[in-house]
Amino acid sequence: MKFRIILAATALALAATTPSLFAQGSMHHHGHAPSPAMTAAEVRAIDPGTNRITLRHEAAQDAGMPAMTMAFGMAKGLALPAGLKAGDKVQVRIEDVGGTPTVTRLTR
Ligand SMILES: [Cu+2]
Repeated sequence: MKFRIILAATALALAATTPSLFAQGSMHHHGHAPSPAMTAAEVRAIDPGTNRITLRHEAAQDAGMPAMTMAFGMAKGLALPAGLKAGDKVQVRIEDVGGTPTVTRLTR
């Protein structure tokens, strides 16, 4: 019995002395930037070998890019619509992944 009381007291003391842990957790939860908006684009080329996709995209405010044609990395596990090919009109989410402009979502 005494042992259980000591454990409970220790847990309380830990909670009281580590408020930053709890604060950090809640800040993280509320601190996520909203997902970047989808940007209209047209597929120019898909290269599964290098996991890259070339798009002619409209201005992407969140990525700070005017309209242009460029190659993007494709995020791990990115689901491409079946039969996607050059010329298809799509909507993409562009995000910086480790310094590489990357398509993290693509819909047709
Ligand atoms: Cu661009």
